[in-house]
Amino acid sequence: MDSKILAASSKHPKPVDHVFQYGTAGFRMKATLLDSVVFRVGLVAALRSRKLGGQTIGVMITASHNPPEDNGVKLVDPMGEMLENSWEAYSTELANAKDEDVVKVYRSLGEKLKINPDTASRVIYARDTRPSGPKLVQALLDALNATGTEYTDYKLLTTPQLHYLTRCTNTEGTPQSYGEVSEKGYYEKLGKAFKRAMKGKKTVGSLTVDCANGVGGPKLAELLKYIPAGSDGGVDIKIINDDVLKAEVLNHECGADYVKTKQRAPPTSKAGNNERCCSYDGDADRIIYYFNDPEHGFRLLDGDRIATLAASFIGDLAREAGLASELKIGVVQTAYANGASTKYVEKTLGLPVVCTPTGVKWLHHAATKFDVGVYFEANGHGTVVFSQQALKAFSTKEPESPAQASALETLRALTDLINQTVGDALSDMLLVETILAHKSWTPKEWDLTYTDLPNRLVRVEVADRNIFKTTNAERTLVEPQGTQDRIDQLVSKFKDGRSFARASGTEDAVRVYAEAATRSEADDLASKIAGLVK
Ligand code: 16G
Ligand code: ZN
Repeated sequence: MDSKILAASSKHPKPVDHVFQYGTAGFRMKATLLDSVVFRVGLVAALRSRKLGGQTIGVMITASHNPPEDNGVKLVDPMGEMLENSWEAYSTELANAKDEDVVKVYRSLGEKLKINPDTASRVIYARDTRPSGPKLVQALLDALNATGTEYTDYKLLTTPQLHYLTRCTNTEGTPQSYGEVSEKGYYEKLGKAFKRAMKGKKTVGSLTVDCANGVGGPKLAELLKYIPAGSDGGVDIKIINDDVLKAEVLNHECGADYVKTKQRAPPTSKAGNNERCCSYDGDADRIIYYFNDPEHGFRLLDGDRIATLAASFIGDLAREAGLASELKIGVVQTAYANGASTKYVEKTLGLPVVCTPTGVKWLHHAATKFDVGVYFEANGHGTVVFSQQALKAFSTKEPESPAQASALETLRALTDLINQTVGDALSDMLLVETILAHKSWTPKEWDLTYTDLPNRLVRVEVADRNIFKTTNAERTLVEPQGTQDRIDQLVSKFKDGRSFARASGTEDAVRVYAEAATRSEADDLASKIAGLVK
């Protein structure tokens, strides 16, 4: 096997002097730099699968909301979760090995982790629509072949579909089976669950979906074959930005990141006043809702809003089902969550909120500590996870009234509708549509549940972002020394003031977030804190 790996590796030389790091979303950079990285990630996938006794590992080639010339690669653990933390370091180590040391590092990892080379290794993989994808897939294949790994190529998928299929593959034929192991199985599961959850309720008007010209476009078109029309207890969807043939339009002036950061609808959107709109990102694992309010202009309904909507709906259902006292329901957010949303969950919904560092893996992990854990980043990445105890309660509780029976049935449907492996724009969209239909809400009513505190996010170029060290879920700076005291002093001068600074995990910059009672105060606070960290 060693000589095969050596020969294959020589076809994928590492760019000299480049240092790679497996970050919050795997490896991500200009696609031209990625060939050796993807090859070596293939080696890591083989090791990880063998270490786990031949369970299937997922490999996704995508750069999400990044521009078309970028690409990236990340690994998915057997239950559809993000790669275990310690393995990020092994991936980084192998990605940075000199060409002549690849086999040595591969072997030493195998020895250190006590991996039996005779164990079978299995991988499934997919990619988004970027033109660099097929060539990177070839690098991955070379690694899988050199390590004798069995594989399935799912070609084009959204990131959450690959997470889903990874879990389905590993649970097939067991009582924990997560669904049929096919793309079609995914659509069927969602379509069936949506119909059950909707119970014939009607959505109001139509929903315009901006697919960021990414893989979400064709996949949504496919999903719609399994979704009834609005008049039939489903939803009427108008798809925009679904051009996956013109490479340069991916994420360009559209998509969740554009809408969230620019605070405006994509120019291509023709939606009228008060009409529901949503935007996916390039690999459809993020979703943001919004609408135009004739009185107040553009209104964003971001991840915080989806989390509060889901938590309130599920909380109500649990009460109606007579399960409120036995299930721990909670919400997980990051420091970027608007303070008003946190207050709404704690005070109005009466549910606990946990704050974690940025990055889905942290939120997901914290959410699994609840029986029903709702987690969302403000940027629209999130989902709901249910504990075994919650699933059991939903399926075994004897209803004592028709209302209880109905609540239990809706809860069961939700556990199938929600992609519990990772945030999923398609599944999250159907969840929001279901809830709005049940509540007979337009986006306006959803928007009125609480009022966001004015806030500002600034990106600050610094000489070295690594000197910024945080604690307290990134809300407190421990280094550079003294900076946090100065931040605290400034914040104390602002009504409802809150601010923090953290090094970005994906860009060479520090991000400053500030909130205050008024727009101008939030801007002022953000620019003062930015001045402090510069
Ligand atoms: C990554 C994370 C995303 C997070 C973002 C923060 C995953 C899959 N993705 O894209 O959740 O919001 O990083 O970026 O975990 P930043 O560190 O540059 O602010
Ligand atoms: Zn994404």
